[in-house]
Amino acid sequence: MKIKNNIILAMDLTDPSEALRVTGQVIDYIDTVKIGYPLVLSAGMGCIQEFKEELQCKVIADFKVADIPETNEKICNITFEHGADAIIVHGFTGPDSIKACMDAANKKGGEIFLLVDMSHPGSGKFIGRVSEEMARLGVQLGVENYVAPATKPESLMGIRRIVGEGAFIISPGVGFQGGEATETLKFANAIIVGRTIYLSKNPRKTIEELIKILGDVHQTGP
Ligand code: O7E
Repeated sequence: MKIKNNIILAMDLTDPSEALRVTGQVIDYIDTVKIGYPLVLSAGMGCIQEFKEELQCKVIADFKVADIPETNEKICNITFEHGADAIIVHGFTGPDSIKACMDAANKKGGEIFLLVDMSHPGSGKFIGRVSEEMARLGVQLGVENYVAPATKPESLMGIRRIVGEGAFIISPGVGFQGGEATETLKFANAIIVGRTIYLSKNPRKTIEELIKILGDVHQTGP
């Protein structure tokens, strides 16, 4: 997946018209929006198509799919039928559950992102302990896209080492959760940013500043 300016907007506002309005303010600078339960549970699944049509963007459905294979297949099918370009899938449920999502994505022409570690402090208790094993499983299964945390550079780096340079990693936790954008992009292909942008008094200015910081690094960096 190609992502403009390496930034994915996490649109977690729960008022549907506010969500569209704020995303519209920054849409010149991004082409991919992550929509999850906060918005879909208040606006309905139709919001995926609405975003795609009104804003001409790609939508990643963040449903963190984590069920038995048969149920995962249904969740993925419905999500792709509603227009999602990709869906986020948990890795901890194991190979058969992940495979069911991959098969659904292949059939529907969508993509999956495998979540192998998380960004919040409590993630160290369980998921963080097995994240590398989950990444290795992803590689064995042929998963091409991963989610790994911006708040844990060591974990992100370790996951990159395992999945290889050819894999595509997107990384949440930049800004409000403490992750650093330029550091994260040394190992991830794109950052996922939510509150820093959508709670900003001037979302457009905030994203312009972020792009400038990232651009300066690309120009002066390795
Ligand atoms: O902290 P914010 O406001 O910049 O938002 C971060 C978004 O990324 C938010 O939607 C949250 O649900 C999501 N997220 C994490 O913050 N941490 C994770 O470990 C995983 C995700 C996530 O998006 O998972 C699927 C990509």
